[in-house]
Amino acid sequence: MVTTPAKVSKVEGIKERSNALREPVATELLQDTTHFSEDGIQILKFHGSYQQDNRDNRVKGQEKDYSFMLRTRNPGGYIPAQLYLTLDKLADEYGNHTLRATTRQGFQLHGVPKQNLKTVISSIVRNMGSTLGACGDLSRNVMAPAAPYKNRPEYVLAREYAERLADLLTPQTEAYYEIWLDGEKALTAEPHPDVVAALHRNGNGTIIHDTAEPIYGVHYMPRKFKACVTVPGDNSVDLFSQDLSLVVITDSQGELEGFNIYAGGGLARTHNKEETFPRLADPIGYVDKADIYDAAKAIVATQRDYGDRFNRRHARLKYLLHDWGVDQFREKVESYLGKPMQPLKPTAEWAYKDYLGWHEQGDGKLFLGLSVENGRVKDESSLQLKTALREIEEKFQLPLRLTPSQDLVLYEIDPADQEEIQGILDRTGVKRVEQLDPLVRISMACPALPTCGLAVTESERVMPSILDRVRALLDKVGLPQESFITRMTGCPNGCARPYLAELGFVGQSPESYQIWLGAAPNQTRLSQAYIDNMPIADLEATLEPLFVYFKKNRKKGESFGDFCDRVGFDVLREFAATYEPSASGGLVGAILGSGKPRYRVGIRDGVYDRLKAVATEQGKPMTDIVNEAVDAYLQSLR
Ligand code: SRM
Ligand code: SF4
Repeated sequence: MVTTPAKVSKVEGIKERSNALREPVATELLQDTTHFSEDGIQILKFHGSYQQDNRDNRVKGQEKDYSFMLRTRNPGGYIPAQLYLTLDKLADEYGNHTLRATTRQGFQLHGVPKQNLKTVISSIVRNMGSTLGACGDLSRNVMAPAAPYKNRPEYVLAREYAERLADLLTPQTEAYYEIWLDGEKALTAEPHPDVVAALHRNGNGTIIHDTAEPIYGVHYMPRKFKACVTVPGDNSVDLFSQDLSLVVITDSQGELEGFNIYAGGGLARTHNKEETFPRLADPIGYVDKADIYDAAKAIVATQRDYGDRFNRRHARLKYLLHDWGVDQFREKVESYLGKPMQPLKPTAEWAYKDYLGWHEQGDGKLFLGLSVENGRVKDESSLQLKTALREIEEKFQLPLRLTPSQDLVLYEIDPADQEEIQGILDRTGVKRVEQLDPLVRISMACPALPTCGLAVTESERVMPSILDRVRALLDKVGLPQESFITRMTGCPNGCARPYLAELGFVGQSPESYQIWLGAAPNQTRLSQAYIDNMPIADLEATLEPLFVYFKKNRKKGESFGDFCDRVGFDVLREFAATYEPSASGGLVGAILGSGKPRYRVGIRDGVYDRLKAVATEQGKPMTDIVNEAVDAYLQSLR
């Protein structure tokens, strides 16, 4: 019998007692309650669901408004048309009428009541999807570039190996099918024979015998484990933020030779706990293709056996790498692998990519990348993205790939259908790539309020207005065409990877954010905290001097992130301390078009969306419309 080591976190015991992820979920699911127990919540995560409550509806003394978030596991962001249409329907029937494309190429459904969980999960599985292992202490959704190129072998290989790595690291327990499908096994493709062989090949202690989980054992991983597969030069996947990143290396004919391996990236922090920090993955070594499964297993086994199981804040692989250093880590991995790794193969410079707009797929068909602001697929008065996608999918049955930047790519498009598809998008208000503000195009925000239990500030709901303000400020200081990667999260966990943004907002306390600056525009360098606690009302006063100094002192073509990193925070702070806003006024001038003082009044989400749409339609500043409307109302009271 396996026993929990003496000093471990509570979650380790919950996993051990769960009988390979069955209990207490199986029992509590049958109970007539709105929510699960603490142990149930922890095990439910492995099944791809989080218990949440609508934080807008919290009332002291009353039961919380419980519901469940479901997250799909779809390596490389692949969503077949049948699954998309199922998710679209489930969101309307059981969820909050939206779908949320995540930063790891999954979809989330929010707002599902407990009594509908089984219907929703079983519908997903019966329609070519899964939520197994989308959350919990195991390998999360394996990422890969979303570009569906058919004529570029390295992209085909990255997609294929993301799928295989996901299969290798997927939980083997039958619990998922027992609980959600009454034991019926899903009709999914069998894993590749090499994966099946690797699951049984012991290596030097990579496999744990006599448990339901040969790779994970009874206790699974000490913490979540994140992996991706990419191609040289394509950093659409933020490879330096992952626990394990594989880079396909091909010969001049496009034949697979092997993989460069990086490990130990991770972003989460906790405020005021210096011992927690974001960290970039280190290069570990190169292995030939024949060794890739054993190398992946060796890295997983190293973290499984040596990761911290006592302090969950110190349990990610990045801390093992930090504490041991790369050499000791590599040595341990090689001892599981049974042979030394080779030095990394040279690769092209990394670049950020998003694949938006129309492209040739390489086999005569087309693909189309669509921007989804903060990943939220929904219908509003001016933009009916959800309707548009449903109409396109019902008619053309296109497969889809979610991107790591919360966008999506439709592919296998017959050129003869291009016009009709574009027509549907135009009719429903979905912007063409050339109509997008580049700031919005490359920005991301996490869900935060009202669903995320860990949020201390707003994120997704305020990001559009924040970007409007940043854009207004850039216009004001004379940088109208400027754009840079802006990301926001409602807490320091970093779900939208703000520590790899050129301008990062990290929720610090209600209405206040840390400001992070200086990351590289291709996500190869982390940003640093510039301000610890900025009330959001001070956004313009804080950023204006930085933008002014940037405009005056940047090198030709230098990006905002590179600039902040080059000149350093001391210089920026010194300039900001003595900066006098120009005669046209600070933020207020920018927003009101005058030097008058600005007053801030909050408006509701839906109202803001409609206001923005009307302002765009009429070509009028939002402030003018608000002033006219409020003035008319006040007049009517006289
Ligand atoms: Fe995340 C927890 C949303 C990507 C670091 N994350 C959460 C939870 C489940 C809150 C909770 O534990 O109660 C959030 C659900 C909010 C909601 O209402 O939906 C949440 N994380 C997300 C998503 C949906 C954000 C998004 O804007 O898309 C992303 C889902 C990805 C997926 O499909 O699997 C998401 N989370 C990330 C990333 C980015 C990434 O993986 O590339 C990170 C930082 C990278 C990293 O892991 O180092 C991230 N999330 C966290 C953490 C901190 C982990 C740690 O190492 O301490 C937590 C909290 C935790 O695990 O205790 C967390
Ligand atoms: Fe929630 Fe924090 Fe993640 Fe945002 S970053 S979704 S607030 S855990």
